[in-house]
Amino acid sequence: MRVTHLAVAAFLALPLAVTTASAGPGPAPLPFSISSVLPAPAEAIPGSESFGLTRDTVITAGGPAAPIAEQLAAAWRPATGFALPVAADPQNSAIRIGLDARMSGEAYRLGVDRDQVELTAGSLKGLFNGVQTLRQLLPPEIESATIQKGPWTIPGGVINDKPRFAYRGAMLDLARHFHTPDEVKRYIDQISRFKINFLHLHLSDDQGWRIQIDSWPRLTTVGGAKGTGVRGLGGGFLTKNDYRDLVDYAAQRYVTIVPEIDMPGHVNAAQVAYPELTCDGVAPRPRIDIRVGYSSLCAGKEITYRFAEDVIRELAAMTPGPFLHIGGDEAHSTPHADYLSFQQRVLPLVGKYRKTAIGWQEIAAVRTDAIVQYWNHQAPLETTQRVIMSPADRAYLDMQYDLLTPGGLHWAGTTEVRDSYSWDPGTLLSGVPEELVFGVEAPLWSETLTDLAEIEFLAFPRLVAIADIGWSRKSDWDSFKMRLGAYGPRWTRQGVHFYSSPQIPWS
Ligand code: TNX
Repeated sequence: MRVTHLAVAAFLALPLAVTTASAGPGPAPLPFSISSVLPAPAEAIPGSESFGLTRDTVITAGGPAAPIAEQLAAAWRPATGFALPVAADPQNSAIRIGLDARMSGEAYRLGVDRDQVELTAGSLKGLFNGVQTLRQLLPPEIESATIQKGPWTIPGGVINDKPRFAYRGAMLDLARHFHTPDEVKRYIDQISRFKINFLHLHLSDDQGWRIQIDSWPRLTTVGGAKGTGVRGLGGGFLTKNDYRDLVDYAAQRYVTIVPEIDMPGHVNAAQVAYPELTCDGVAPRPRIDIRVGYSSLCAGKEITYRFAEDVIRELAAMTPGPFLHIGGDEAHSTPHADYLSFQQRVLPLVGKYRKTAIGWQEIAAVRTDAIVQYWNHQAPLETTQRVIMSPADRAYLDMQYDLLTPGGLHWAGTTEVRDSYSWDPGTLLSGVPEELVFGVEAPLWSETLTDLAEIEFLAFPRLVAIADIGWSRKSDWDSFKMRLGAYGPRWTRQGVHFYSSPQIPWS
């Protein structure tokens, strides 16, 4: 096995070595410019000079900006082999990273010329965004874990950038198949490269319960046990420590975790653990199939609300982010009047524990200030509440690319890269004015997903399409496909198992 892998690696390395050697001693023309970035910057003006990173390059960053500079240096050290020290002293530094009180929010400014690289923003989040841009401005070899030849040339120019929407999310379903903290971290690493700033974790469903709740311990000892999940292959759960560690890991990458407990439907796993949560008190059988819409909490029982409040309270206590998602989708076996009375009691509990509620589209039937997540592309939505756009036929990463590609479902149709890119979240719904669009989210449901390679194959590259339209005002497929094509070798270097769509001119 080992030998085969080495042989493949050697074979792959060969054409690269040949290319480098034939480039000759002069400065090689850069294969990309300052505007080849994903997602597309608001403004990018190419310059005529470029900046060469050398073994003497120093990064300066004063005070609070130092950890961001350190992240940049850490990303660039393995492939360059350069020391790239981070210093507080602004003298004779070639790369300067610093806060500028005249700027605000997530915006950043990047200027590159022959002598220096200057990155400024009004917040650390803004600087982090700028670093993600900067990382894309060195050639793909920079993604390697071992020293590469270079040269390390950053194309010159100026970028003035800020996002179109405040919320740019990804969602991962841990309920249908549990995904380990390491897999979730790896996903966070990837999504944060594209300025995705929220990760919604779908933590409970009919097939499993994946987050420790101390006041209802059987939720995880039973609902997260081995043998839960689709086909019985997705057991496991996050302890509170695992969860807090994930929250911290995400925060270092300026990603905020949005936990979801789905209610009043999608609760079979909770009811297997606690039969008193059903109306008749009889335990349902555990479910490992992928049907939806058959389970419901009992709106007429007081224990239902004790359960909901305990879960919301514990989840809120371990979640520093402002949002808590309470599901609310596909409650087909909850009578409509019960659905309304359930939500009218439960939604205020989210506020009681100082979080803002997000609910799937169906929640719009209840008049509250919850944020509505649009998903059902066949059901029109009209609301005066804020909306996160996740139309299933565009943004669902678990839809198959075409009927022959492995993994995923196709109930909302097949979704090639161009389908995920070609829509405008601000104008898609006539019943939702653009001012109410809080942002976009790309959900990845896990019915068919057991491991990271399968996750990556469905997420990449479509997640980047959603990130691009969530960040950028521009819509230009020809530009997007070129930028994406140029990104492919980065994923290859990182070992990301992406789908090489025939629509994209991969380099
Ligand atoms: C619909 S979309 C669901 C999920 C499934 C998904 C599969 C939504 C809010 N609910 O329960 O996992 O389709 O694509």
